[in-house]
Amino acid sequence: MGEGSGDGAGPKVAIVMGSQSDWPTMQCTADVLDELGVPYEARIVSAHRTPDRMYAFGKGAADEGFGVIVAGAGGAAHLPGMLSALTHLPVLGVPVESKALSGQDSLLSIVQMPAGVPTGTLAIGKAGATNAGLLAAAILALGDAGLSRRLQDWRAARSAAVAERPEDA
Ligand code: RP5
Repeated sequence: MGEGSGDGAGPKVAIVMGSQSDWPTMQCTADVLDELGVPYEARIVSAHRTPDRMYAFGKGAADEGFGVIVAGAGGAAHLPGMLSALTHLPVLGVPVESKALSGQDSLLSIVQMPAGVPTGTLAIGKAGATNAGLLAAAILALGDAGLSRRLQDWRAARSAAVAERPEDA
């Protein structure tokens, strides 16, 4: 599972997910980071199936050179909140769309954190994963003028691509 582009000098984004089955969603985070030239690593870290791996990752993430963690999980989605408890790094949670409850369970598992243990919570599914990547880039851009410029250019290009009038179907 992937390593993103970038010059390798600044902090990386960690994209972690509870299962291989989350990757089609979390790949949207990787895609937008690729577009912005932000380095990242993607890993499977499950709060339930690999708790020791989760603990080690959360405790070591800052020392590994990560600056932001994007954590996606579905169903009983405890991974983002548990990582927030283990690291001072910003954690952005992506509720993966679940089969049984369409991601409502994932969303509610992530969003209602107790005061003092903040976890950013994005929209359910691929839109949330994309926006988590953009937010991660925006956080890192606070200390990286080049990335800030690329992010502004990316946003301007998206705006320029919107037609002023609809075309006939
Ligand atoms: C969660 O359970 C994962 O984040 C995933 O969204 C969900 C289902 O996992 P699999 O049964 O597909 O491995 O822990």
